[in-house]
Parts: sequence; structure tokens; C-alpha cells
Amino acid sequence: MLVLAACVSADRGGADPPPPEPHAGAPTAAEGASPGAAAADPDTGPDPALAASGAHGVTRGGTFWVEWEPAPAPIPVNEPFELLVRVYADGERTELLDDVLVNVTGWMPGHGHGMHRKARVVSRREGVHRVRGMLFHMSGFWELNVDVTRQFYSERVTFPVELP
Ligand SMILES: [Cu+2]
Repeated sequence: MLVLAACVSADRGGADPPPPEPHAGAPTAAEGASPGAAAADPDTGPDPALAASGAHGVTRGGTFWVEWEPAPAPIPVNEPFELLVRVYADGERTELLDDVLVNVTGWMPGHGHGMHRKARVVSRREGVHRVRGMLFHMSGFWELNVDVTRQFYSERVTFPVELP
């Protein structure tokens, strides 16, 4: 008992140095994480400003890789624009899928509203979906959502779009 007490006491006595060690370790871990976060994967962290000229990314379940480009580019404020959307099976975007459907919607999370109109796919040829009727009626931060459906299965990818 006395020995244990002494040991505990001794450990506590030596506990002053240990705290600095975890502290020293924590910053190291944080430093290690920062560069990784800074080196954002373009497939998962598109620049909202750049996304106004098109982007690509993977759906949340990791099944589909979506690539889109607006016309005109970049996306104009309060003017109709079209999108060309392609869906691939792989991140290298080499395997174009022609057996999927897409639906595109816009949302302004900061304002809690979407678009005033509903976009629709007007043609789908060889895996290229032409979406007409897009209209981002105000400047600011938009989310461009692409829902990809294959048979009865659907996954979404959200692209941040910043309009000046
Ligand atoms: Cu708004």
C-alpha cells in the first residue's frame, strides 16, 4: 500500500514533465494535418470561384464521377445558362457512362432558396447531358447539385459556386 502510494506519488511528481510532451505532440500532429488539408484534392474541394466555369467531383457514395461545364462560362448572374454534364465510372474520367440520368438543381444555403425555375435535360447523347433552364438569379454563394440516377439508385454531388 505504502509502496503503491509512493509510486503514485512519484508518478504525480513526474507528471509535470509529461504534460508538455502531449502538448508538444499535439502541435506536431496538427502541423502534419494542415498540409494535407491545404493540399485539397481538386476532385473533392473545388474552388467555388473557379467552379463558376465548371468543375468535376465524385458523388457522396463514391459511385459516380461528375464533370460539368456551363455555357456561357463563367456562369452569369441572373441570366439563363446551359450545362453539359458527363458522368464517369472512374476518377480519371476515362469510362464515360451512358446508362445514367442526371438532374441539376441550384440552392443558396445562406438564403434558404433555390432557383426560380426548374432546369431540365433537353438531350442526352453518348453520355453527354445537355441541361437547359439554369438560372442563378443573384450573386453570392450557390450550391450546384447534380443527382445521378442509374435505374433506381441515386447519388448526389454538390459543387460550391461563388458568383461575383
Ligand atoms: Cu439568394
